Amino acid sequence: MLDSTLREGEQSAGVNFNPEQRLRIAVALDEFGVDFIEVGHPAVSQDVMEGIRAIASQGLKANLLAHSRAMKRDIDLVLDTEVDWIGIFLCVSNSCLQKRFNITLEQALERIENTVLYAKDHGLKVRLTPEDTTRTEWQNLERVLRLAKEINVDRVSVADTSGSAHPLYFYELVRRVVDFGIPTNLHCHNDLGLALANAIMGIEAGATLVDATINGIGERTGIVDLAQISTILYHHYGVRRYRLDMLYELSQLIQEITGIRVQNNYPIVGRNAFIHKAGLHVSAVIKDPLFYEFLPAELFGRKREIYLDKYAGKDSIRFYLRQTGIEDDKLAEKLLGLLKTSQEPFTVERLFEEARKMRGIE
Ligand code: HCA
Ligand code: CU
Repeated sequence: MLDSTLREGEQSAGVNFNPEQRLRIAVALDEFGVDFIEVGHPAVSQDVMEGIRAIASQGLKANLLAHSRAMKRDIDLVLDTEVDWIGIFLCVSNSCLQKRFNITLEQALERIENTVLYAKDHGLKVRLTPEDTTRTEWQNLERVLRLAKEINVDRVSVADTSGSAHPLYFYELVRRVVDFGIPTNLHCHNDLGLALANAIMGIEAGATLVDATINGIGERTGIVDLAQISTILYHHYGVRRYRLDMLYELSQLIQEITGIRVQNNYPIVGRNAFIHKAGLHVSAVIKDPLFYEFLPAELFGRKREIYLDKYAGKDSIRFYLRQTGIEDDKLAEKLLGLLKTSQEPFTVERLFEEARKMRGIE
């Protein structure tokens, strides 16, 4: 897994990391166990550059990759950062070539060849992304991939830059790319809510590295969420190398730094992800959490909670009473009666307050 919170993530509207925050995030991601950290695009600003250099001096376990346009100036800045990997990108769709860059495919290929070789000659490992891969004519992609193979590009990335590819189409495309024999990355945007589905299809098609960001942040609607993809790798593919118990704190860290909160029903790290409400559910969950949790809350560094309102059952109340050693069925029943007629949910504090009052009266 490659985490791009510091590059793609920082491209979210409203997100700016200072060098000290960059370093904190990178250290936490390294502890979590990501294989690559995309540390930023040095040409963006002096403070991005500074942050990247600070990260590069830490001797982290993860491979560090800096982002670069296909131009010598950007590559030179990456060389100054002391990271090992560079991610060079260039769009080669007919529409990009004609309307954005006003160059021919041959000229684009030449530019790719020159810049990749320049980077490699200076000791960098290269990931090459034909940006907007999913909307690029296959004839053009084929030329880029053949060239990439010839000049020993270390990884290629299939980017669904506009976040609009159909997962079955994405699967077929990634298969064709993988056939070139270059280790393949996936970069899936979420404009249609399909980023995760496309990443899974890409893995099925033989890709070996997925780009993700904490809380799924990135340009527009962002990319694949780190918590979701790492959990899918754990649950469906048996991958045990990531510290899933850190996912919640990673998410909190980015929420605090960016001020962008995830919605309550967001998978794994959202407020409600391990809260059970209906009495029937709660009774089952007390016997075995897996009845309504596909993996237990604790695996993600989270605590199971029971919500208290008119949907609650006696077991919901018992759950909390038991935590303080109270086994009192009559009390539980009375409290439930009160809760069922209450206009608002009870906090746990309120529940105990009512319990104290009731016991005091008895
Ligand atoms: C960008 C576009 C990009 C690049 C991906 C990559 C995309 O913001 O530069 O270099 O692998 O979505 O295509 O993020
Ligand atoms: Cu992107």
